[in-house]
Formats: sequence, structure tokens, C-alpha cells
Amino acid sequence: MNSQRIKISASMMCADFSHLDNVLLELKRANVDALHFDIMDGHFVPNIALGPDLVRSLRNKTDLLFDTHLMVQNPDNYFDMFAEAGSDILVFHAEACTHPFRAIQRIRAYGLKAGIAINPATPLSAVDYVLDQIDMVLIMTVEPGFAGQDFISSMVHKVRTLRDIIFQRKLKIDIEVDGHINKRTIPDLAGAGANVFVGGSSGLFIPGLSIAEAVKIMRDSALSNYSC
Ligand code: S6P
Ligand code: MG
Repeated sequence: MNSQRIKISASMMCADFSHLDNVLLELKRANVDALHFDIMDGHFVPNIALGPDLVRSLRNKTDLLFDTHLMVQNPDNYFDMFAEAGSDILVFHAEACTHPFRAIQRIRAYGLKAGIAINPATPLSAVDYVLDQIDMVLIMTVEPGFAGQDFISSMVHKVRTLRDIIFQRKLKIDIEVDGHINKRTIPDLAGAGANVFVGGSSGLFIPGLSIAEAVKIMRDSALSNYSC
């Protein structure tokens, strides 16, 4: 098993914004692999969150990988601003994008990695034809839009099916899971083949637990159950 494939991505929407410098320091010390930026436009999802200014201001402070999750309609309109702000991977939703091949080409033209996200009720067939073009599939394990929601357990089967397809086609694609990711849900997800885990209010930013302790719990659960 390749332990380097396991990555913990911190959902910045769930961080304490009144102490962002400290949070960043703690995340770095805890050896998280990436910062996950939830971009919400109030149309694709019924919430508004984060924007390019936050991404840009944190880009000056850390070299962690920036994982930008675009929960927006017409994501193509936002690639420029989030590429310029300092994202390393741009992840757009299959449901929001009419021309995914073109979108991927545009992301690549910025020299960035490309990922596609799918909502819980969206079948894997939505990404089937672009699988050999992308670096990551993000399987939403809650409906996008809010932190603190219940896990949709049928997503474990979706992850396993995707892992099998990736294996059969001999592709190298990360499988990211996002939504109620914590020590209770990671074992099944890692066992099914997920390797990038977004830590939010239930897994990483937990009152009474340090970020370092929370990251260690998440990583250990993933490492001891991962099956690729
Ligand atoms: C949800 C968003 C997520 C959340 C994260 C919160 O729309 O894409 O990245 O920030 O899921 O974590 P939790 O543990 O509160 O579900
Ligand atoms: Mg997200």
C-alpha cells in the first residue's frame, strides 16, 4: 500500500476565521496535505461561501496544495480568477458544466490539475468519458452547500465502483470524498478506495481537540483501511 496516496485536505470554510493565521500554522504543523476551498455562488447551492480574495491572501502564506471546489453554475466563468488567485487544482461540478472537455483543457492551459465533482444522486456515468483526462474525482458524500450534514452511506458503494473502473482502465486518479468525513466514515470509504479526505466540522475542526490530534486520527483511520 502506498501511504503517500492518502491525503488530508482541510475544509477552510469550517476554520475559525477570527484566528486564521494560527489555524494555518496548526494545519502546517499537523502535516495536512492540502487546503480545501469551498466556493459557493448562491445558485448552484443555496449558500454563499469563500472567494478568490481568501485564496489569494492565504497563497502568500503557505505552499500547501490548494484544492478549490467550485460549487458554482457555469464554472468556466471562474477558472481565470481562481487560477490567478493561486489554486493548484480546480474541481468543477459535472452537473454545472455543459462542456467538460473544454473546461478541462482550459484548466490545463493554466498549468493546473483538473478534477470533477459529482453530487450524491449523480451517477458515475456523468464522468465516464472524461476519466482519462482528469486528475481527481470528488464524490460528494452529502448534498453540497453546507457543513454539518449527515453522511449518505450509499456513497461507499459509489466510491468502490469508481475505484474498480479506475483500476480496470489502469488510470491514476485520486478519489476525494467530501461531507461528514471523520473517524466513523473514513474506514469504509478508505476500504472502498477513497484516498483524499476533506476534513471539516466533524473530522478536523473539533472543539476540544487540537488540529494535530484530529489530523492524526483521520490519517490513521485512512491508512489502516485503505485498499486501492
Ligand atoms: C459542502 C462542502 C464541504 C464542507 C465539509 C464540511 O458543501 O463542499 O467541503 O465544507 O464537508 O465538513 P463536515 O464534517 O461538516 O461535513
Ligand atoms: Mg467541498
